[in-house]
Amino acid sequence: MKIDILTLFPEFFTPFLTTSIIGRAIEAEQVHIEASNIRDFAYDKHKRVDDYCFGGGPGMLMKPEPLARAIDDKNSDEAIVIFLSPKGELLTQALADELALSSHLILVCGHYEGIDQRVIDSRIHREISIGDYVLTGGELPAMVLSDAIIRLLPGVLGEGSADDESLRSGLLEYPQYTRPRVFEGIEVPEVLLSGNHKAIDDWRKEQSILETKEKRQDLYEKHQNKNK
Ligand code: 4G4
Repeated sequence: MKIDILTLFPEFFTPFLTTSIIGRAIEAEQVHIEASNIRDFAYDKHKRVDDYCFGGGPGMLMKPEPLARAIDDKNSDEAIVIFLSPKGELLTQALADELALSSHLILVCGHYEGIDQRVIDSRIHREISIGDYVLTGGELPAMVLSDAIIRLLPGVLGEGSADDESLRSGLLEYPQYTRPRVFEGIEVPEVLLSGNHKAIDDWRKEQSILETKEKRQDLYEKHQNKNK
């Protein structure tokens, strides 16, 4: 998979692209990511990328020309052009699963008050939001979306880790424990030491349901309806 990120702050992505699992996935060529500066596509003397809003009001908008040229420079027949925006459809595990099947994504990071509507209409295929809150720019949402997708690509996580039932099944993860067996006087649940795989599976399923019922009423009700 190729991911192009269009941003006014490509250096924002350096720790993301060089650290831990994502850094390793790039190193192993399981994903190719390039963060490009939209300002490089501003052709006027001052390399201007923002301007006032027609109709007035506070704040600035990103000018259409540099952004359109940046998208056109990266575009391909297979590319899905995504704009990270508070107005987008909400990112879910199902959406990450779907996008992980693509060969080329172009992620557009907005700044100021957003981008000119004509670029959205002519070049953006999907608007995606990572949640109902406002951030100063689309860079963190682009990293969140990239991370959710890259961990699903073949070979990036250990065998089976990305197939985990949690959230994809509509339930939260069950509680997990590692060594030591006793920590601050608290024992690991007995069943996990039993070696009885059926009993462990049943316990985890039950715990997932209890956890979801307690913490996420919305997911719990959806799960109940699905299993009616
Ligand atoms: C587009 C329009 C995404 C992009 C306006 C982006 C939150 C999200 C931006 C803006 C973002 C999200 C500057 C308000 C950049 N904030 N929820 N900010 N703003 O995914």
